[in-house]
Amino acid sequence: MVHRFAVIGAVLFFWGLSRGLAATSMTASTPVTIAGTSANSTPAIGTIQPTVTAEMGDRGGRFFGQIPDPAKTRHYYIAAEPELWNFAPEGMDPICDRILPPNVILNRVSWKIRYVQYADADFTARVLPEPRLGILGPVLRATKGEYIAVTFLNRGWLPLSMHPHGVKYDKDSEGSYYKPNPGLGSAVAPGAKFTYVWQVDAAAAPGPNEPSSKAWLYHSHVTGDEEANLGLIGLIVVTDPARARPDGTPNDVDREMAVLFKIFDESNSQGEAVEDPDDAPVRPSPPAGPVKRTWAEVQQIAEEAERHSINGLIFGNLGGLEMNQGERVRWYTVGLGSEKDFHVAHWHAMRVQSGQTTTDVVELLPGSMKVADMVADVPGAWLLHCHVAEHMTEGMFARFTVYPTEKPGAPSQPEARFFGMPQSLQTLKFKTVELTERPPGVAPASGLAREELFLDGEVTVPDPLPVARTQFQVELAGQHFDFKPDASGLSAGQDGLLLIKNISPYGNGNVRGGTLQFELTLKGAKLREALAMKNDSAGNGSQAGSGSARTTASHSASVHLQIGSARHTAIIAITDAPAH
Ligand SMILES: [Cu+2]
Repeated sequence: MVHRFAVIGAVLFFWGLSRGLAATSMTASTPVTIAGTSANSTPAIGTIQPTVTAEMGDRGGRFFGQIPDPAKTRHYYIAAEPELWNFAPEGMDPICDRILPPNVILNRVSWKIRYVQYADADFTARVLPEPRLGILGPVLRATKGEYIAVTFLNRGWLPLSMHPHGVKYDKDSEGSYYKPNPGLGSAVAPGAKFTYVWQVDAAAAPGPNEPSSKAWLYHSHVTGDEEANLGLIGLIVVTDPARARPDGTPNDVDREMAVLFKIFDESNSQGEAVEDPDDAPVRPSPPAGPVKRTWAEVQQIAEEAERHSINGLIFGNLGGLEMNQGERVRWYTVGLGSEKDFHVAHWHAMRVQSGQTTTDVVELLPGSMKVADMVADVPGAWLLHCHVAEHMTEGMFARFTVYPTEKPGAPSQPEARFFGMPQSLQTLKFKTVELTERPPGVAPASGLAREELFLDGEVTVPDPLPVARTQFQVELAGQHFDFKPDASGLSAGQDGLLLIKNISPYGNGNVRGGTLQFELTLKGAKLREALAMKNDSAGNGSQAGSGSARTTASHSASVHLQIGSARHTAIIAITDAPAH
């Protein structure tokens, strides 16, 4: 599996590299060429010489020469990874209930590079993404006085970096390439790693007259805006410790939201005019020859290639903006882009406090970072949109939902309400865990197994994952359950059943998007063994049962899921449930 993944990576890389070169040759004014492609030993003017290569290893991890105090350092593991990004995964506009404009329908999927978070330094198990962040990278959270260390791995096709706003850094951790003496982290070569260290000093934290937390942008900044246009953007959230809970979240806020208003320029992207992204050409197309176009044609092409997005999603396709009535919701609003990126975030029905003003709009220029505080006092589904008329027409809107007090629907766990919490470092998550036991009176001939453990969950996987060529192994209390699904995503045997729920509908046996949704049923002798082990250690870490009518015991256990080279772990609470 390791080998196969490497091959996929190489294909992506080759195709991406060719794309990068094609783009370079087409736009003569772009000063970027891919380092290492010239046979000449003297780099051409404007050539980016990577400052860190894979051979050099990670030379970072210091702050002005010193290794920061580990007790005060929050360490993140972030890779830049190619991803076939869909600006409108629903394929329609669910808010206005209409089809997408023709230029979008035919070209809503393109290759991006995103910042994705890993659980640890192995860079094998990716953290489950937070849907409401869309294309944004993981939120890096810190409070005043701490350090943020980011081990960055470039899996993209060109030199990349992480350049933070607001925090304090030395030249090596600046993440931007320019003369003289670009720092070590300013151009991380494909395949290379570098650990940035940023200090969250007093100037990086909210002042006494500011809201209790604020957001800073980070983005790739080897050269210019092209890297942000690839999707390499994220946020750092800094809290004032005087107004923070013990877990570092702002204590005067119930929930956080983050929205990036940005027009993505897709005029250089290979328009994947496909309904099935799996059929997208993962290979270089021949470079287009010189085409004579009128000025009007050029303008039209440029305009049709604009994606007016909130968090990289258009026409109401951004989900997860959910809150409960009465909650104090903090919106981190940011803008990025070019001269067309002047945006006015406007919330319907709710008012926000921004700066010294109560308003319902926030103005954003490229690079703006503003906090807007809302009390979600009117239940319903409401519009959040850019108030620039053309931008709204072109799809710069989303829906946010305020659930009524009688029926709160927004999740309440801290990691769901706030970004960047340690609890959110999950790569495997179960929505349902249910142990079914055949009632004593029912005969074995009924076909019911004596015991079945049913799990419904999701786990991160490489994108794309060829399911039928992948080995899955579940480990529970020392017992191993092996599954080898077919191209329909099903694997059934005497030890249980694995069903992949989000397999591509196009019959190629792939899972796209990097998250695999599955149902897993464990049964048979191995499960009995595992449960016997569990019962032996029931006193260890058992949690409160669900209560109610039945007095059920609940035992916690570790479930490991090995997919290829990646090992995922989750703690589950096994609650005995009656058979149907
Ligand atoms: Cu706008």
